[in-house]
This record gives sequence, structure tokens and C-alpha cells, in this order.
Amino acid sequence: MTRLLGLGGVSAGPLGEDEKRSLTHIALPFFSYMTLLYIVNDMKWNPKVVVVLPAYHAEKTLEQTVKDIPPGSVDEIILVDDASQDRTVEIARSLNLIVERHPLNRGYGGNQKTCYKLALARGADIIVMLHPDYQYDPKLIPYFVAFIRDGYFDVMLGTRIRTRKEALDGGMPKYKYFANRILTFFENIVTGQNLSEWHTGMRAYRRNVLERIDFEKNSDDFVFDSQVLFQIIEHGFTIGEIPVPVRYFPEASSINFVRSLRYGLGTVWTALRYLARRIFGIRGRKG
Ligand SMILES: Nc1nc2c(ncn2[C@@H]2O[C@H](COP(=O)(O)OP(=O)(O)O)[C@@H](O)[C@H]2O)c(=O)[nH]1
Ligand SMILES: [Mg+2]
Repeated sequence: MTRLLGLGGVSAGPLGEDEKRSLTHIALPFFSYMTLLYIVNDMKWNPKVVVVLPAYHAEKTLEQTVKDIPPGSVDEIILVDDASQDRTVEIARSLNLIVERHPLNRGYGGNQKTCYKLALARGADIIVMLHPDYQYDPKLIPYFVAFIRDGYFDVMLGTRIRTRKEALDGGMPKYKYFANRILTFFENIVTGQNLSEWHTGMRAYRRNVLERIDFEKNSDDFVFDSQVLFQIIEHGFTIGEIPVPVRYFPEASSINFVRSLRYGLGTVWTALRYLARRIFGIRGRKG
């Protein structure tokens, strides 16, 4: 062995006392430390990441959405089709997604219930919910996952609203923007949170969140999303936010004014029930 470790220079032959000491004092601790680092790194949590796509008439946008999910960033992709009358299921199968189909239309909340049940049954550790309408940027999925995997938050929300100009220039209809701001202000006051928006469609959950909250009790309609957030807060889970660029185009936004209004009123009702539980300790259906 070349005696590089020796203090007295490089020479061949048996090790001297100084060199033996260097070996035991420097080389051994160094290699033990490196081995330990390697083992700890290897033991780091390697969660099973499952993306769920609650789909309804998504034939035009599904492929693009799936293609933008960074390769290697997720383990499985599940699509639940809510009895669409277009080629959503056919395209999903051609993309090798795990596909489940509702024989009858159940609604957006009902669709998510199936999504989460399937993801949990398949052993998902982190579940990312993404609309297959190519509205939210799927390339950001690894950031959602990292915050949960590294223990910062239990739930991550993608926020579309940083400035009014950006949201409106991006194509968010004015009435949706203002309704979102007013509802979000109200929901923050009621819960003591400081979320920039409560109505995003891109979210990620740690497994135990979905196991603990009773999402099955929630509505089958859009208000499911609001009910889930109140349940999450009631259970004391932490929520983080990530800015997500969004696109608005006809296929990415199908909810009309009347459905939005119903969603808004349902959200206010959910918030009031939460408030009543907090103030009066009223027991009842959570959400
Ligand atoms: N399951 C189900 N999903 C629906 C229905 N209507 C819309 N969606 C889905 O709900 C999500 C949000 O709707 P969208 O129109 O994009 O809302 P917006 O982007 O907030 O204007 C989309 O992924 C739609 O595919 C429905 O009747 N049933
Ligand atoms: Mg949309």
C-alpha cells in the first residue's frame, strides 16, 4: 500500500507508528462516517406516490396532462371516470393508467371519493389530486411531494392567486376571482388560517390525512373540496402552499355561474357549521 496517509511523506514498506495512528485516527472514522451516511441516505423515506385524476369529459386534455407529469416522479396514476360520454376511458387505457369507471355520473366529490379509496387500497403514501383538464401545471408535482416527504406539511395546495393582475390576465373569470377572494377571506377568518386561496384543484395529501378525515361523509358535488379542507384543519393537520401557473381555456373551465354559486353557498354553509362547532362545541356531521 502506498503510504499516502503517513505524515512523513510517500514511501513503500511497513507502516510506521505515525502512519498507523493516522490510519486509526483519520481513515477509520472517515470511512465509518461515509458508510453511516450511505446507510442513512438509503433508509430515507421513499414514499409511494400516486396521482389521482378525477375525470369528466377529459378526452381533449388528458393526454397532455399525463405527458407533463415528470417521468419517474410518481409511481402510479389512477383515473376515475365519472360516466363521461366521450373517449376519456379509451385514452386513459391507451396511456396505461389505472382506470375505474362510474356506471352513473356521481359528481366531482363522488369521483374523488373513489379516487382516494383506490389510492389508499393500492398503498399510496402520498396522494396528488390533479384535474385532467390541463389547467394546473403537472410539472410541479415533485415540489408538492417533496414538502410532504420531507416532513414540512401534511397537505399541499397549489395556489393560483398571487396578484389580481396575474390571475385575471391568466384568464380567470372576474366573478370567479372576486368570489374566490371573498370566500377565502371569510374562510381564513373563521379558521385562523392564512391561505391565499381555498378553492384550488391541485392538492397533495399525506396518506394518514385521508385515513383520518371522514371524506366519505362529504358531498358528492363540488363543495366536497371545501369540506375536506375544513376537516383537515379540524384534525390539526398542517397545510402548505405552492404557486402554480394555470391556464384558462374552454375545456379547462366548464363550471358555469349557477354551479359556482351553488358551490359558493355550500362553502359558506360548511364554514358556518365549522364555526358553530368551534364556538358552541356542537357535535354533528363534520365537514
Ligand atoms: N366527476 C365530475 N367531475 C366534473 C363534473 N363537472 C366538472 N368536473 C370536473 O371538475 C373539475 C373542475 O371543473 P372545472 O370546470 O375545470 O372548474 P374550474 O376550472 O374551477 O372552472 C374538472 O376536472 C372537471 O373535469 C361532473 O359533473 N362530474
Ligand atoms: Mg378546470
